Amino acid sequence: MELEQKITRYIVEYASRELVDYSNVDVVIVGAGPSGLTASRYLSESGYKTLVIERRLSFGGGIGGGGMLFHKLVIESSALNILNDFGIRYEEVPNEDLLVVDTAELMAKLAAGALDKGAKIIHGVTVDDIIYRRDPLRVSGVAIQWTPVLMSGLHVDPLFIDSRVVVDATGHDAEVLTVAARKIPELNFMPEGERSAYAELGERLVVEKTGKVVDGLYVTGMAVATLYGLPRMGPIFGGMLLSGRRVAELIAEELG
Ligand code: 48H
Repeated sequence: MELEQKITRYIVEYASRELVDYSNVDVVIVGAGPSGLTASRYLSESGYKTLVIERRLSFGGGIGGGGMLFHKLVIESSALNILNDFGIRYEEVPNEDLLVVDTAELMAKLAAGALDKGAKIIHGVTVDDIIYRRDPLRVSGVAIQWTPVLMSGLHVDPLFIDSRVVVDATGHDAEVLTVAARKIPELNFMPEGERSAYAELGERLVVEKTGKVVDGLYVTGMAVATLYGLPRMGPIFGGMLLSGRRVAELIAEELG
């Protein structure tokens, strides 16, 4: 066999085998931003088969933009043990309960930490719908499509992933919640849309309100603010990390 044929064959064979294996998982996390990556690490560490679907070809979501493109982010000291779990370095701000981290290091190490604990992350794929079941009403998976296919406007039907739990970690747009609320009105919720900046309150509430939305569907990160109409917080990311860990804890409690 020529090398070109081997390249094609092994890529398609190995990827297809894995896609089949991951067509049924414990947890699908939609979005590889800070909350999704953090959640995936702790869930994988606890032994749950965890798949992260990310529409872009990169990790970290909003981390890379830092604060107005300055390459640093602020994190509350209350999230220090999460930084330590991932081996992320930080600088302490004197006389403040605040830490400063480098955006490149935060993105890279959140992703590496999740992968090292066994999370599977697939890039270039968008979740554009969910799967649901009645009696009892619950979310039972997601519909996926290649991101470039969606960008092309071609009509191409999706494929599906079954999961015990779906987590919306899609950030400001709360895309999974939005599609679920629109297409299944009997789920009985509607994202309210985030409010203007009130950093301290937003950071606290985003963690407190993290959790289950309806059976089979959880929310973490900025999507929590969008769902419940909470204030935004700007480029302070402790809440995103704490929310990611919190959703992992809550899912582990439910799945047992
Ligand atoms: C597949 C998708 C889909 C989809 C989106 O935006 P993120 O960084 O989300 P969070 O919640 O982990 O972090 C929010 C933070 O970055 C932020 O924006 C803050 C704190 N803002 C405060 C403020 O005041 O503005 O990451 C979400 C990820 C991205 O990588 C998207 O590409 C991805 O999800 N994504 N992936 N299918 N339908 N929708």
